[in-house]
Amino acid sequence: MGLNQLVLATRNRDKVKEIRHIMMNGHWEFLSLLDFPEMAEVAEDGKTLLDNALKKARAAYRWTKTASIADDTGLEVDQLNGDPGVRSSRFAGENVSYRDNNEKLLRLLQDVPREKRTARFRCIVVFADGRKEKWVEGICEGIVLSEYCGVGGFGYDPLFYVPEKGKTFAEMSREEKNAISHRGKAFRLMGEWLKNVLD
Ligand code: ITT
Repeated sequence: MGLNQLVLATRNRDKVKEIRHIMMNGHWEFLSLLDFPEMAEVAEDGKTLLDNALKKARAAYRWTKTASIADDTGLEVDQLNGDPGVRSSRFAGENVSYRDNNEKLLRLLQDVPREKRTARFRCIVVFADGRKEKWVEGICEGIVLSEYCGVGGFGYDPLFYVPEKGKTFAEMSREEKNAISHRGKAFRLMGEWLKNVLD
């Protein structure tokens, strides 16, 4: 059986690496928007993760004419009423670093005790090929630490502690994180669905 080509509707290299690893055993080959540098940025101005993921998947399909998959992920912190949520990549402003966002999060939660620092990553994954559309969700519950722990992963990983594993995402191997993460769960669900719709 040949490999199905799919486009990951992102230019975030960390996400591309993770998704390729999660999906490495399927009958598909992933390109990403890094392979289509001339495509314009898609404004992530939706009110929800689903709005943004739909927008990114549709835009990638329109440009590449290839079935596309988008992932929109947010960190929802209970003490901040679900923020940064859909604004997770620009929490501290436009074009900021992961570090800037983490520092803002630490600042806002400065005096909050551990038992009130509960949070979750929510990942919405959308498939679009001009005919069919499908979305799935993956969630991982955790706690926002008050200091950085670990050097792996990306984004908020050094602050996101998963009680069931006793470590942060940044302290886990790639395999460990993907086995329990929001993205791992969502992409495995999408993989199951794709197996049935792709040749
Ligand atoms: P695209 O929209 O182009 O895919 P993005 O960086 O904006 O890239 P998201 O909107 O999905 O990606 O994610 C928002 C931010 O949430 C992202 O920039 C990271 O800071 C953070 N993030 C996403 N997934 C994460 C993960 O698995 N671990 C830690 N932080 C993550």
